[in-house]
Amino acid sequence: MSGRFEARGDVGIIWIDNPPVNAISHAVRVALLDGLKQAEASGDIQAVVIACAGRTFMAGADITEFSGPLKSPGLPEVIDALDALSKPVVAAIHGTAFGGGFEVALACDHRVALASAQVGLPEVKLGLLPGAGGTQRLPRLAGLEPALQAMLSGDPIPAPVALGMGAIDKLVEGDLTEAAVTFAREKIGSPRRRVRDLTLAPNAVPAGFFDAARQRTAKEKRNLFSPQRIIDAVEAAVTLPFDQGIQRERELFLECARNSQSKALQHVFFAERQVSKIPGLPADVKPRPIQSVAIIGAGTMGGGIAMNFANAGIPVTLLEVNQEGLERGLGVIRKNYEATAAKGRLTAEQVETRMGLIRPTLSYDALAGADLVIEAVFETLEVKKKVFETLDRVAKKGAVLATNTSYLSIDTIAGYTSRPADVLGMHFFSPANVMKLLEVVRGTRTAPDVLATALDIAKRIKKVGVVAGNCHGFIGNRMLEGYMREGSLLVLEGATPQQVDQALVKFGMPMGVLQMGDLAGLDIGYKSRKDRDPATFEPKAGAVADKLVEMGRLGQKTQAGYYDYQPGNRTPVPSDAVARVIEETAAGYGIQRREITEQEILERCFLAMVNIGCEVLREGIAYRSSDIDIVYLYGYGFPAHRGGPMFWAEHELGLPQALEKIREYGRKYGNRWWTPSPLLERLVAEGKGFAQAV
Ligand code: 3H9
Repeated sequence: MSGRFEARGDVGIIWIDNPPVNAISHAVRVALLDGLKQAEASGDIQAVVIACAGRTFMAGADITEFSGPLKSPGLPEVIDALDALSKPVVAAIHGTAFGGGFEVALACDHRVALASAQVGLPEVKLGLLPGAGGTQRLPRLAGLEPALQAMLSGDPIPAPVALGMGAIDKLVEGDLTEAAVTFAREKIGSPRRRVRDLTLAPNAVPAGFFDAARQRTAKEKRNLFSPQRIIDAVEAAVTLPFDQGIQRERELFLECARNSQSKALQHVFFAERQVSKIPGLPADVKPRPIQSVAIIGAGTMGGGIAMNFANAGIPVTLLEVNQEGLERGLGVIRKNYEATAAKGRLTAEQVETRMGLIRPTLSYDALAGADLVIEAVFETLEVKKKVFETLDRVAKKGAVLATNTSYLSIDTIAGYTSRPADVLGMHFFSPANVMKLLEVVRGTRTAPDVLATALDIAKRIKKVGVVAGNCHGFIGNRMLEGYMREGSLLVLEGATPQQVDQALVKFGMPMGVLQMGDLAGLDIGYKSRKDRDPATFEPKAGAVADKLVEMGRLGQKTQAGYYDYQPGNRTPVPSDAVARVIEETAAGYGIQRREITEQEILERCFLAMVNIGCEVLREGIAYRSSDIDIVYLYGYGFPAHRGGPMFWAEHELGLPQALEKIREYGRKYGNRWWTPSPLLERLVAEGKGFAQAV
């Protein structure tokens, strides 16, 4: 049962009960319609309340139904019935009235809510627009500008703010249902107050309002389909009579629903919720309590990691080997906080509270009380060995010992201690205080409750924790190697750095692969190539970067890398010197430089990455292809509207086409890096998708 009707004297309550979030499934739509029919038919019922059982009001349309044919009645039909009712209707809102849920409430005469409730139209985050009257009703109730802003951001609006906007009529305390019933009873006998009958004031539209909104949105929501349609729909609320506006909204909603971006963003919604479900981790495993944390290393990573804990109110001890390093690290942290304060996002007092939570030390003894220790020192096994041997001596029994290594073996590092079950990887992404991804790397001997602790702490510091298995580079950096290799090879073969980068940015990446190298520092790859067995990587791919490093062009930090940079400016400027290095290096390898198309740039960069992703999946390094997508969305800025690299390969390209392209590049460039993953071959042969990979 997804709903029921309760008569409370002369007020009828339509109860919706569809756990966990009262998503408006087919059964809920039927229950709403039935309730409205009963209310209309009953001579005793003079007013109606729509209320929800459980933890929330309706959180929106049931997204799981979007992939199949829509079963009648649709939500617009339900809302038409609500509009047609002859008796006043009040929505009783607690929890979250989102999307279609808020649209049901907007079609009621009045909305009462608990102060803790939130309302909102988050459809834009799913590549959609409010498709059940929201684009026509919210502007009438709340005014054009706030309504448009709410729909373009999709962000939740706290009930007190919604009250101020006019989108909620009354905040109540205590028994919400009783308060809504009393409110509804007061309205008995009054004519209905339908939002559709309200008119926007003729002067509601400042000159050029919609053009300005379109231009601003094109910049702020680059490449996104639905925001522009939201503006079109809201414009219709102003220029067309209500019924025609609704019709326009419907057309635009369907355009969005058919667009590939919406499917990708729905995939992201479910991928985000899947990622915390860890196969094989018993449901009753309890995370270890973490009240204090220690970070070893106050460099860029260590400092950024420390900020996450201070931001969450968790005391953090920060260890460095010398006073100078410690002071430099603390100085950078303070500068970061002060920059945030200067933007008005922190008060001076908050800056001091957070700095106060970070306790600097030069002594390992100060780490003895920490529940979690995260090592963020230099990326060599020699250095890590010393750190973990020392930690094994000083850390308290039961402390979780984590390494922030990007590539090294967790099992090897765990082997430096007498407690490998307590050791795992917690791999943060730079800048560590900003990027939402945390790769949680389980070693062979990591205890289940240690894994659960890392995932729990990820949530506490507002990161998305993705579990990865132990291999060189784990999920993200292992796949990145293919991406960077192809980006660099394309430059040798004939593309300019800017041509490669522009193609990737046009695709939706926040920056190109060569710009990314400049940002991270070309010396990092240079050092790692010197340390690695050349049989494990493509030396040609590093040849240009190696020469640039030897010329002192280390990237942005020296204002020269693949590009030139002006002091204090991150805008890449093409460099003639680099063009010469590229040509000489290509000639040295006997490469005939040629025209490279945008299509080849995209296919080679992303398919190289996806092919490795298939291996990551085949080897069980990632549990699901959607986990890989989440790594790329939150760790590397892959555009969410393309769903992640694996979703892109499966749904934009198609796995058979992806395999064919990989084979084609293998024929052209040799099989060393273009041998198709056996998993990809199997899935294509069996006509399956990534969901059936394991
Ligand atoms: C829309 O309304 C279109 C209309 O304008 C037009 C129609 C014509 N459907 O997030 P949680 C599941 S578009 C189906 O972990 P929380 C979720 O997958 C919709 N399932 O909880 C998870 O399942 P599982 C506009 C949904 O407390 C479980 O519920 N609405 C839906 O952290 C718990 O979710 C939205 O976009 C759904 N709509 O957060 C709101 N919502 O346990 C989307 C959730 O199997 N939802 N589930 O993994 C949310 O923002 C959050 O879920 C909410 C609760 C804040 C409500």
